[in-house]
Amino acid sequence: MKDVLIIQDVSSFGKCSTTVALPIISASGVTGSILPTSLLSTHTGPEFPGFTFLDLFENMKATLDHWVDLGIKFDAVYTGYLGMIEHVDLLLEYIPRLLKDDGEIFIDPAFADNGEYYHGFDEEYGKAQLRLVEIADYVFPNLSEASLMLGLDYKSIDPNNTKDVNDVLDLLLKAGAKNAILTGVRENDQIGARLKTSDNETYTSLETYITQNFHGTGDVFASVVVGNYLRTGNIHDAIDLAVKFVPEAIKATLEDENPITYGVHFEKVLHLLTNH
Ligand code: PXL
Repeated sequence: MKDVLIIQDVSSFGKCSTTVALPIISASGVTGSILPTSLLSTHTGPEFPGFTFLDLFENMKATLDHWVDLGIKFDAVYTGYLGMIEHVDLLLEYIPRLLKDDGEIFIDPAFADNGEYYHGFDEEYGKAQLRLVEIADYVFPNLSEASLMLGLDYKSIDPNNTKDVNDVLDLLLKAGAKNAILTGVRENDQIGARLKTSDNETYTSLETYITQNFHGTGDVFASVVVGNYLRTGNIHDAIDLAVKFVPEAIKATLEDENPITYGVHFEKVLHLLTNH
């Protein structure tokens, strides 16, 4: 059984990052180990003013040293929201020591949406994420994260335009990623993701767009891809499944008697991942 190290914050309330990634990876039939980067009372979205934030840098370093001493190695590393630029430097130092020789690195930059940095992040944080892209086997930015990392004008990139999307994917590959998956790609009334590999192969997967934005869908998407790909080895099927899973989780959220917007009820559709 494969074991992926999930490196993200713990938002105690709010359905994102580790509390989303771990159940999705487990349902996918892959072991999830966790390295919490920070502990927050909630995520940093506008629904939760006044959130608390505890940086776990020292604990990360002690944990990583303990694992190195024990000789623990992972089949994959999957990073998402971290919190501090120092986390990036620490991970660049330790990932090579903790990854098996044929291990793979999944980087979800997770720092922006709608062209804006998440609360507390700035250009320097975005540029630090680009240093993780350099070592990525797969990178999963949305259009906001890709354009902010690459210094492109977010508003001038049309997610409906194949050339615009391919240009962004090419720049992510040029930045060092072996494979790039851009999320939020559009085709008329459809939304999804497009993959481009270093061999210049492209693959697009789309589903009908539900015209409402929900927090945490990027974390859901990346976690479904990572879990399913690690179990099956088929990246196209993993992307198709994630593109289908996100709108199903949104529908389940809308059907709830108390619809929330700060996260999605992925728990209601986990069964879509467990047929293995
Ligand atoms: O869903 C990404 C995410 C993860 N973790 C924290 C966040 C966000 C998005 O805002 O604030 C703490």
